[in-house]
Amino acid sequence: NIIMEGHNYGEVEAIKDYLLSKTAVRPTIGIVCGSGLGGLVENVENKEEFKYEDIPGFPRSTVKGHAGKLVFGTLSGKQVVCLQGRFHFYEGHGMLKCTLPVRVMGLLGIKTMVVTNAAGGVNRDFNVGDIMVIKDHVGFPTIAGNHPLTGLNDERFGPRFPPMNQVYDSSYQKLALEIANEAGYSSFIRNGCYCMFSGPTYETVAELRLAAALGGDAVGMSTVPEVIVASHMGIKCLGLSLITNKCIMEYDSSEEPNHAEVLEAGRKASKYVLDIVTKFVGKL
Ligand code: 6GU
Repeated sequence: NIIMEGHNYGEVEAIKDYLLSKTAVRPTIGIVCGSGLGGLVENVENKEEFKYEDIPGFPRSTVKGHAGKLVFGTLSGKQVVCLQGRFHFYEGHGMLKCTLPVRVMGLLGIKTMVVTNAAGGVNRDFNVGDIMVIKDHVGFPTIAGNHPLTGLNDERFGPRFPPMNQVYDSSYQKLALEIANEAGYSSFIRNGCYCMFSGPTYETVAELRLAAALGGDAVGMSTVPEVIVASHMGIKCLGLSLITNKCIMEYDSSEEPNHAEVLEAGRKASKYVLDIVTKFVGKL
């Protein structure tokens, strides 16, 4: 039964109440750490950590490079909650399970969500190590019906037909780009469109050309469901993609993308993502 398939408001509320009974932090900002970007929590002070497996009702993370815990604390003087290890659709979680942590953060009271990911560059001008401030997305799974908001709509989360033309807040994009330029990152900061594929396969050449033809600059396997659910709840979003590899869009190339290279690029460039996020949070 499609209508009963997910979690209801009460289940999300129970997780929220559990967490609020265990921590005094009252976060206004949520941060989602992407592949290889778990180091984002480094600058968080007075950390209080909750392993996903210790939170009743929470799903479990299965991917290497994703630690699997919620981290509460203070970043740049603001109370935050970080999701270290996210849930991907390709892990077999339904769209509702993938986005459950976002709803939990929403009920915890966040007004802003910073979401990061590792992505492949389809834009020819992009290099490994570039950081793209997301301006829009194409969600192939969500377009095709694997969408986190199908089924009964609970108005306590948000409206039945939420608009999606302003999900990546333009003032947030501007602020992140300014911060990057001021920090001397102008040679590798970008602004572009993120295309989500369900994965776990990397894309065929034709699929990448499709993404590029639609105006996509980077491709990945996350972020879109979380941003949809956050936006549904009225949470403003900033998205940052770390370009971990160049997509192979020619048939005569013998190169192949692999997860190790994605994690390695993440480790090398994560300090810049960390810096941008830390300063961004400070300026909110
Ligand atoms: Cl090339 N594709 C996808 N779907 N996700 C990625 C990636 C590529 N590189 C990093 N993440």
